[in-house]
Amino acid sequence: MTTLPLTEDQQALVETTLDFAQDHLAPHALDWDRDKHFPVDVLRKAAGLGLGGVYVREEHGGSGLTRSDGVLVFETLASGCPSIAGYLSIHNMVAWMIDRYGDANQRERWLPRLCAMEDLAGYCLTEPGAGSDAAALTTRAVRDGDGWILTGAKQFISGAGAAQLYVVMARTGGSGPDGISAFVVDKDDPGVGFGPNERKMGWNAQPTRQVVLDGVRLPADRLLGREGEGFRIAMNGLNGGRLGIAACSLGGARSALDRSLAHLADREAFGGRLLDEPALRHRLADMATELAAARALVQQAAQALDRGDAGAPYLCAMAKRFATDTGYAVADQALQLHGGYGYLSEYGIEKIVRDLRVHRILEGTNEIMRVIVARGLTEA
Ligand code: FAD
Ligand code: 2MC
Repeated sequence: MTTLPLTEDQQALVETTLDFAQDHLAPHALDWDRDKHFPVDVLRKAAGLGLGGVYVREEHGGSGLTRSDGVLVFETLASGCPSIAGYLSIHNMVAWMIDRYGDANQRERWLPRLCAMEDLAGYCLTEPGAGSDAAALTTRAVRDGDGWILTGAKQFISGAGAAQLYVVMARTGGSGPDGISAFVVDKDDPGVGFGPNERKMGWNAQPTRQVVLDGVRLPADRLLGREGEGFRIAMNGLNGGRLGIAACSLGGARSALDRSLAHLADREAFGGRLLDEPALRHRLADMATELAAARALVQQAAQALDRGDAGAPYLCAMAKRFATDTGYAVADQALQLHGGYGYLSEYGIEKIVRDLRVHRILEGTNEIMRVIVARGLTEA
């Protein structure tokens, strides 16, 4: 159930995506979480529906959709599995960055395989010593003839090891954001290595690894955009990415709410259905209301990004903060409404809570989202 007015095309998009989420994600989500299995075959099926290049132009094999469409897609996918939807959002962020900042040769070379998810993508900004303060990154790219040599380590990289292509932000100049450039690194480039798959609280259906760059030599045509433009490329990618993660929180929480309705309808206590208990009905009403408010803000930010409004990054940060906090709170309340059963893996609620927890941390912590919003308030 969405609370937004949708066009006919959007309705059809949601229906197709929902069928996919229900048929190919939801039935396996608990097993993938338990087995730490990254279902690449299923991702390729999603690509068959155009979900590997959601924002990529059609001439390069993409679906050419807007951010307003994209948040509907990611919310719906996450109702089946937030972890897989989250990875798809990251893959799509990277594909968009290549479409937006790549030259004609780069787009032609990388986008068709990314859109088909023959190649998966990774986004490498965070480092062991630079997370929130991303402009302090120290991975270096030094000139070597026409090309570059990259040395450094990227921390917490989603999809790492499985992904073929990585957009890596590295320092080509002095300190601060202006000294950063973006590069496309291939898994098979000599000197690329990976750490072990991190053991995590959630997002277990996708790997998270360190990416190690040990003197990786790249030809000149791996530079994405202009030298010194890398930080802005990274941030512009994240504006859309943050909306994707926000939408994934809505989808996970919506699934948790639906499960709570079903559980309380079934569960009898004190001579009647728990669903008829006024205190619990009011709790459900609040959960639905808070999700609707978060969805409206996410959609507002997506529309601002689609229009290219100067204030879009500010709205994206607001929406990411609000939707991921709200989604987590709603999922946690859904767990409570399930009583002890909510704490058991087989009911699927505790997995949603675990998956949604990290949405408040990654793609910019919610504290950093507040920093961005506060700057927007005070610098306007
Ligand atoms: P720190 O920056 O060390 O922050 C520690 C705490 O201090 C946080 O609570 C933070 O909010 C707070 N803090 C920091 N600065 C301020 C401030 N100025 N004001 C107020 N509070 C502040 N990164 C990638 O590049 N690519 C990926 O694919 C990727 N995937 C990830 C997947 C997972 C599962 C996880 C856990 C992380 C992933 N990340 C990825 C990294 C993620 O973006 C960072 O963890 C995040 O940006 C925070 O950085 P940090 O962990 O270094 O925390
Ligand atoms: N959109 C567009 N441009 C942006 C931007 C945004 N969201 N944020 C910053 N910029 C521009 C900014 O306008 C400035 O450009 P100019 O000099 O032309 O005016 C430039 O980038 C430098 O920005 P700041 O001066 O604001 O840089 P500062 O270092 O003070 O802080 C901050 C920037 C804190 C907002 C940034 O470091 C940040 O977003 N940190 C969080 C890191 C993050 O989100 N990591 C996520 C990793 S990916 C991940 O987790 C995944 C799961 C994939």
